[in-house]
Amino acid sequence: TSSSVDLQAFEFERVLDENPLTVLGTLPSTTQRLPAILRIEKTALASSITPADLSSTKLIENNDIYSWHFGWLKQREDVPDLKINVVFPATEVHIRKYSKQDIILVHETPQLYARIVKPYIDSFPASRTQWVSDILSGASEASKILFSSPAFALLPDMKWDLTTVPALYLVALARDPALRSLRDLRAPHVPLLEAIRAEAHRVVWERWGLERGGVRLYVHYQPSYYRFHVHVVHASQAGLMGMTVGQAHLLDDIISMLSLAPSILEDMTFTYGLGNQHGLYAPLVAAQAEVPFVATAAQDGH
Ligand code: M7G
Repeated sequence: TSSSVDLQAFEFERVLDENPLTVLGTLPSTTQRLPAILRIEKTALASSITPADLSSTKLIENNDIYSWHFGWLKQREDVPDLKINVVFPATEVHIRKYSKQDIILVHETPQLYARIVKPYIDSFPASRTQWVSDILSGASEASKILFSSPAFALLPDMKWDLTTVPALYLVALARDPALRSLRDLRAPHVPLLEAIRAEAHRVVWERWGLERGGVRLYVHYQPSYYRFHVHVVHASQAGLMGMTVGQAHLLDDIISMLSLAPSILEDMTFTYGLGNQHGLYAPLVAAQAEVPFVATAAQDGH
């Protein structure tokens, strides 16, 4: 299903975001040039750098015991400088997702979920999550699978370079296509969630020597892709884009909540940030404008 892309043929159009550097341009397909998004990051430095790794250095300035320098690394086949994530051909939804945007917080009640969010989720064609189906069927990334069962599969996330352990990032994909987001989880899903947790801990221990507590497991709401999945991220990673309060929900907390209240995720109001380019932004902001901004607690004398 996947074809290789020729990055040398990329034609730059505009910068979508600076951090990480995300650019929009085009790449050739068989018949025409189509939109492509490149996300470019410097790879993590090796844990030690010796003079042998440097081709040159240049003093910028010095003062007392302090000095600061530029350095140039020697080119090495086995140590890449950049990791480049490519989306090609990129859809309008991808371009919006990767564009820098202003964030607003919204409160998604169960009513707003039913009226606005569920139809939005329903409107995505299956092709949007083709990559998930391809992984689960074994058509893509088959050699990367770390664990597979009739309920879910665990494999490296495309955000990870597969070598820098402190940046470890895996993803667990549930096989049940009816499970689209956090909102669909009920008490009967607790065994699935517990199995994901147990296997994630086992795999990171056996492969990378990470103790229990060495990874943070969380679920996004809203996610970008509506096939239920769990992010498995090195616990020392802090401040990743997808770790924002409101968006990231700890798997442990979800299991605990469902065990206490079987339909809590169906019934609760979720508060989260939405970028102004997100497809839910306009409808949710408009719906909230209809509701007067008065704390209901005031009416009971609080
Ligand atoms: P999300 O919470 O839906 O959206 O997570 P996010 O991208 O805004 O975090 C989807 C996760 O799946 C992300 O961590 C992606 O990096 C990862 N992912 C997306 N795609 C298209 C692929 C893929 O093709 N292969 C793998 N291995 N991971 C992917």
